[in-house]
Order: sequence, then structure tokens, then C-alpha cells
Amino acid sequence: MTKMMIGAAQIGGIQRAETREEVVARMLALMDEAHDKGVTFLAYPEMTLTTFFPRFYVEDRAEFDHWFETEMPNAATAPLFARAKSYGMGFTFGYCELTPEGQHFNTSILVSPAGKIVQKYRKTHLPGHAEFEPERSHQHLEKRYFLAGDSGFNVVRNQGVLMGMAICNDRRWPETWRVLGLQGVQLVTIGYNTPSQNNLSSDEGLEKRLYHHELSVCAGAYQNSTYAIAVAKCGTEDGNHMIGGSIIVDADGFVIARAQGEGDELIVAQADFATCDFGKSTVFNFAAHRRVEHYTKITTQ
Ligand code: CDT
Repeated sequence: MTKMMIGAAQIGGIQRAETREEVVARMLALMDEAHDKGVTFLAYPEMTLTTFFPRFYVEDRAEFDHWFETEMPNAATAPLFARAKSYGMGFTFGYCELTPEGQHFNTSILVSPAGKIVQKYRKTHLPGHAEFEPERSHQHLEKRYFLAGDSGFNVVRNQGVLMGMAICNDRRWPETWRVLGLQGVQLVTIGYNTPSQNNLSSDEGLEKRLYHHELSVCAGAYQNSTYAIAVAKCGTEDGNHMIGGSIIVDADGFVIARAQGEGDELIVAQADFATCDFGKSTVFNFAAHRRVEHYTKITTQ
């Protein structure tokens, strides 16, 4: 069976004081709606359980360990795993991971309909900076709070489909897509938190950020003949705005579902993963057409 109803559960702003339990209740409401619409695979955003705290600076990073999960599932997220299992639904979501060795990662997991974590991905491309930068109107301190991921980009067969994960900034890098594409990926899931303002250039407005987001996802999907779900945490968090624009994209690079607002919102689409075969066997038949002898700069510079 190559057809599947897939969904993106966009999450509106999560305020600093909001608890994990409150967020999971919002996630469950979207999961229920997805089930009613026949969805059997659902994607949630990057760092779904908490506010996007890298906008805040603390000198002693240990003060922010409370944003991290030391086990998964845990008491707060167990209801999510149980509800998805009762629906026979696979899902993915992002969270902040603190390992037993004391390492901090920006992580996402892929969970099978049986409720088993079948893959873990740790964010590779960490944007922003590690120190407080007073000249910035908005801080983006991912490099302070996370280590660069050590997992690399991998695919796993889940529900009969080759799935791979990336997180937020990863979607802007063609290398992310190509490494997944080389493994035959058919569905790439990407959760994101994209501030509408966070760098030194004031002319980069909301419209341009939405365009670059969509351009990256559509190009990555097309050039690797894969479906993609890109799902936002968005709207206003603690007075800071983040872009919406969650989309589901087909293997030709067309947007087939798009969120309308910036709050909690479900979008769904029927995927036919057999359509990935066309591009993979023609223009993007990598074995036939790639010229790797000319690509060495990509890994040596
Ligand atoms: N979370 C995350 O990676 N956000 C970055 C912000 C970069 S500013 C354009 C992103 O690439 O969306």
C-alpha cells in the first residue's frame, strides 16, 4: 500500500509559564482531529513541548536545564504515545534532550504506530550564536544551549515508507536533503521555530522569511523526489513572533496543504509514495547522473 493520509500539527505560541501537560493537551486535541480525518502519520514541530527559550540569555546554562527532557517518553508525554497507539498512528515531534552524560541536544523522534521510538535525530545545523550579543534586537542562542547533533541524517522504514527527519535550520541546507535522498527517502519531516526577526538586518521581513522557508522545502522535496512535511511552532511566544507557513509538499515539489493561521492548526494531505519513483528513476536517478568526482569541495571545505 503506497497511499497514506499524512498530517502536520502546527502549534501556536507556547508561553514561558505553560506546562508540558498543557502543551500535551493541545497536541492531543490535534491528534484527535487528525484521527477523525483519517491521518495515520502526524508531524509536530521542533521543540514542541516548550517555548523557544534560545531567545533568552542566562549566564549559567544549568538554569535552563528545566527545558530539557531526561527521558522519553516521560510522565508528561506518555498520554501522547498511548493515544497514538490506540489510533494506530505514527508520529514525530521535537524536544530538548539532556542525556545521562550531561549532553544537550535539539532532538526529534519518530514513533511507530506500536508506540515504539524507531529513530532519534539530533539537529545538525545550529543557527545563531553562543554569547549574548548586545547589538542584536533578538538573541538566537542555539549554539549556547545545544551541542551539534551526532546522529547524522538517517532513514528508517516506518509504516512501509522510508522516513527521515531534519530540524528547522537543516531545511535550508541542500546537503541535508541529499544525504537523505541518497538513502531513498520518501518522506522528510521537519519541525521548525523560525523567528520573524532575529538578526542584524532589518530589511528581512516576514514575507521574505516565509518565502525562503517554502523555497527550501519545495526545492529539497523536488530535487530528491520525496514528500516533505514542514511544521511550525509559530505566532507569538512571550512577545516574540515566529512565522507560520506549515506545508505538506509532494515529490514534485508542489505544496499540497498549507496552514492558514499562526495558531494550533491541523493540515492533512493524501500522499501516494509510489509517485516518488518517477523522479528517482529519471532526472534524479542518482546512480545514473551524479558526478561525485566534482563534489569533493562539499566535504573538504
Ligand atoms: N530554530 C531554527 O533553527 N531557526 C532558524 C532561524 C534562522 S533565522 C532565518 C531557521 O533557520 O529557521
